[in-house]
Amino acid sequence: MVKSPLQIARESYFPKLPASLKGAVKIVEGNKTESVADQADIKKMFPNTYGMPVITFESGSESKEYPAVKVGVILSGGQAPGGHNVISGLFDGLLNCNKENKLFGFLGGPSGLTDNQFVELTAEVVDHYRNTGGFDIIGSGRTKLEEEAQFDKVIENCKALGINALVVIGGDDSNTNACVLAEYFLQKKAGIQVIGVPKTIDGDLKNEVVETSFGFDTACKTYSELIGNIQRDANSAKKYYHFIRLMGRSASHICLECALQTQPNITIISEEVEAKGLTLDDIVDYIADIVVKRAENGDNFGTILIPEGVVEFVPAMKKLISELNDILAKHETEVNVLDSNKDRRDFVATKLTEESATVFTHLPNSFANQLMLDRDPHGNVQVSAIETEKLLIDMVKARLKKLKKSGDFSGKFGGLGHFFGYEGRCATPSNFDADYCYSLGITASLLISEGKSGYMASVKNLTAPAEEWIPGGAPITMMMNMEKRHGAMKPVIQKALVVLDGAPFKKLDENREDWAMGTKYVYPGPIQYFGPKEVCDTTTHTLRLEQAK
Ligand code: FBP
Repeated sequence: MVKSPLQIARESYFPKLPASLKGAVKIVEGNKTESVADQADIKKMFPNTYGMPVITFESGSESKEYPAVKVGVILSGGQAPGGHNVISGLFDGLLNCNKENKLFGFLGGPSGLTDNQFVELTAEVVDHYRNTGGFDIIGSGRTKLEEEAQFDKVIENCKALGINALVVIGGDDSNTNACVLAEYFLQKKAGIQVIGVPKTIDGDLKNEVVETSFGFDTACKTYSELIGNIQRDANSAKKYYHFIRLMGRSASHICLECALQTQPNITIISEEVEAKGLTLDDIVDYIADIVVKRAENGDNFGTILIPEGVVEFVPAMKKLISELNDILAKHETEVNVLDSNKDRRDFVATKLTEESATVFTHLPNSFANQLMLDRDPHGNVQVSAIETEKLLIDMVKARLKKLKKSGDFSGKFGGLGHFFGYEGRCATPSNFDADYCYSLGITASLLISEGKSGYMASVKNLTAPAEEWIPGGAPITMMMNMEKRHGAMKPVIQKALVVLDGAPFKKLDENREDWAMGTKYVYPGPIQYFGPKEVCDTTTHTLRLEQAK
């Protein structure tokens, strides 16, 4: 591996740790828990892992002797900055618990477990990846483990290696999977514990016990740097409107956070679109109105942030997508044998309700095709492949043309589309993510050593200095509810969407008009790893506003 100077310098960075993880640790158990909703259903499906207490690790007075364990780890789903530090924290933590402990990495995500593809993670391997971005140490994947035959294969492979515990580093769907595995292993008395770690740049895996998922901080800072650069270009050339679509799947947390960091002229928030029942035309009118007003002030440029999942939140589109999900699942083979996109669109249109068929057939063909792309293994529409920014540019352009004709717009409009997603997922983790992930890894090693299963590692009090962070674990079942997936009701971890009466959204809402008409851009610049605390160590506006700090 050829290393950059920054990579070499970062290798010697030692992540900041909570005081309670620095010496002897004691485990403190809280009250029994309930799932967030659908308690009776979840309790029935998870008889062995339901209702367990929340756990906190506090400073102890004497070091414990833990039995030796062999642990397997997988990285699951989309990349998020800090995954390598979870692994290095897990590795160091396991060795602190018992010098005989061993760590194995299963390759390419969950499929590594069933295909028995693994490497032993020794100091020689792990040391090269400390404080680096990416998941390339063992790779990742999106295979969903859902069949008993797959679970049994995992047991067989783990037994052959002598593995006692698995760590699943993943998002809401992967951690749901981790809990299903934990329950199955307990039912089968397989002797394999399962611990989850909250990962995803999307920021939608959070609740009362998980304050933020790792990777959100770095990804938002990376996108905000790029948005700031574009804003400075826009304000210099003064001739383009930049439509910037941001990753984040359904939730608009990334879009909201980047707006708070950069103060663009327009920010669309999917959850607000749904709450107000807005149509695509309403969104276009809102954007066009601001373009017209800015032109009256002589400003024919601006920036517009769009969450990638917005189409799923426009009520008519949501209905259409939900019908498409069911139709594509039910008629998979019939659709797959059709040769052209046109044939597929025509076939699908005959199966839609009249209302959805009208919406579908009025969409530009390229956009309708994107709505029919394969769902991911968890049944999600692949919103990262839907070019909403292009659709909006075309629609705003058409709207402004009409306004020009009627004499209501006399400015100029040039729209440029951008999509920021993949460039933020493997960035070198910020100090916050490097520290947070390392602590999560150590916490996971303690949960394993304490014999826990069906828990997610958690580190709380994250806006305080790392010294004061509170490590522990929360039963995954407490985060679950029942949702429709692939046409059937399934127990899943509840996704956290943007809360419209929460402090981060309110902050945006209060400033929106000012940012729309003025040019109040903020240019955050690149993530800094060395330098003053306020530049290097602060976390997101979202977390600080949520915790009122
Ligand atoms: P996870 O939920 O697995 O963390 O994935 C995050 C994400 O980056 C989403 O924001 C995005 O919609 C999706 O992955 C893209 O998936 P893929 O990497 O399969 O293209």
